[in-house]
Amino acid sequence: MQSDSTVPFTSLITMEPDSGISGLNPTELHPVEVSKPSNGTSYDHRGRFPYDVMRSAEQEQKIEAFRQVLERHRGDRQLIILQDFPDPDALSSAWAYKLIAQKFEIQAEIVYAGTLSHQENIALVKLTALPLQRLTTQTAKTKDFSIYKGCVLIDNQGTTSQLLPSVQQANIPITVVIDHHSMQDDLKAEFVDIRSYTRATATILTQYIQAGLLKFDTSTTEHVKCATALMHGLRSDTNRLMQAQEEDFLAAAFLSRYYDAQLLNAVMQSSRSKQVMDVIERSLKNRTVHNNFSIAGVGYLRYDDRDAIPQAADFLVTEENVHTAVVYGIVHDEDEELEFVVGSLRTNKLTLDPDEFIKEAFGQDAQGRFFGGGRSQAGGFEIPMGFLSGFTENSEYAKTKWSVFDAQVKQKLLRLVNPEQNYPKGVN
Ligand SMILES: [Mn+2]
Repeated sequence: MQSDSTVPFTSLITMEPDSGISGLNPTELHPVEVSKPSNGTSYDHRGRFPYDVMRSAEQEQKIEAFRQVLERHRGDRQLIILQDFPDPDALSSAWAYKLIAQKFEIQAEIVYAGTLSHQENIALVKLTALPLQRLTTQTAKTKDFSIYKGCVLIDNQGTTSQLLPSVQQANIPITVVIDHHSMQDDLKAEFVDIRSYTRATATILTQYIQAGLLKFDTSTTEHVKCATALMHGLRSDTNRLMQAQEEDFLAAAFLSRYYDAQLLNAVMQSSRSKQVMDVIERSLKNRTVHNNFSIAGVGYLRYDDRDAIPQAADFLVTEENVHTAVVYGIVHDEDEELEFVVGSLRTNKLTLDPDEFIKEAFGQDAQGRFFGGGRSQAGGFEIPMGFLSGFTENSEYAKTKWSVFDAQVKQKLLRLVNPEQNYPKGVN
């Protein structure tokens, strides 16, 4: 698991949970007969995937609605906006969308404003030649967005991207939103598929491919690489399938026909940088455990090392008697002269809702936006330091600043964690 959403909240419901899974006939959009796996072979005599199941009417409608939106925008240029620190789920899902859109002659460009700071993400992008561009907020200010007919939000709802305000100022409508984070504020989009019960956005995009919006072909290198990226994305958001549900396993089974296992292995083998190891070390040294919550402040971090925070949280949550870990630090963005308190939560406690926990712990800013939120078993927050931002030569001052923020974050967390005073709201 990697980057988190730091996201506000309101209501926007699209689909209800459904235990069914999309059918797998790649050429039809209509239900197909259930075919049983034939002994020892992967496909039946018609070359159909053995786990074909009927789609619910609701799923059929969603697929058809998506197809119609793409059809309506045939020939358009679109901008796919990712969160500032895109993770494998976001990267692979955006790529899948781009390839699906291509079938409708839509030219979609994948952009993000921040950094690819996790070693596996850098490896994924390099090894698969994943087509994405960094678009900084500075460049965005002067960019001509009028060539784009719409923008697309994948694995986010705009609140974790610094780019959305510029795009909205340019009056670019939101055409498509596909995400699995909890609902956020009033998002006006032509097509919305938000499933907070689904573990990975990669699973959703894989279902669209299975439904026939794109026919994967093992002789097309780009398809093999995209399938590999999707496999990595869905594994990464399900803690290597340990938190996967039936639909994720079915999506993985489908992808297994196309992905390159060696390529995936190469991506996973990428090693941690020294800076990441140092942050993990600091989190271990500074952690305190209260009521099965492990809490650690790690001090200052470079912008490029931001993803060390969720990695440290992933590690701390593995300790005996710990069910939830929260790691936070001050991330310094030299380009923008900004500082943020950035934190990640990881939990093994199924009854703890990270989204609710983070919103309850940190509340909202002056505009009523929450400082963070989450999805199943993971969450994140980002609190701008405003006037107190900015690097200083004075190490005493830097130390004081850290200790004030450290104390404040701890205090807010302990208010929820300490059962004597107030038991955490998201915990039942
Ligand atoms: Mn995701």
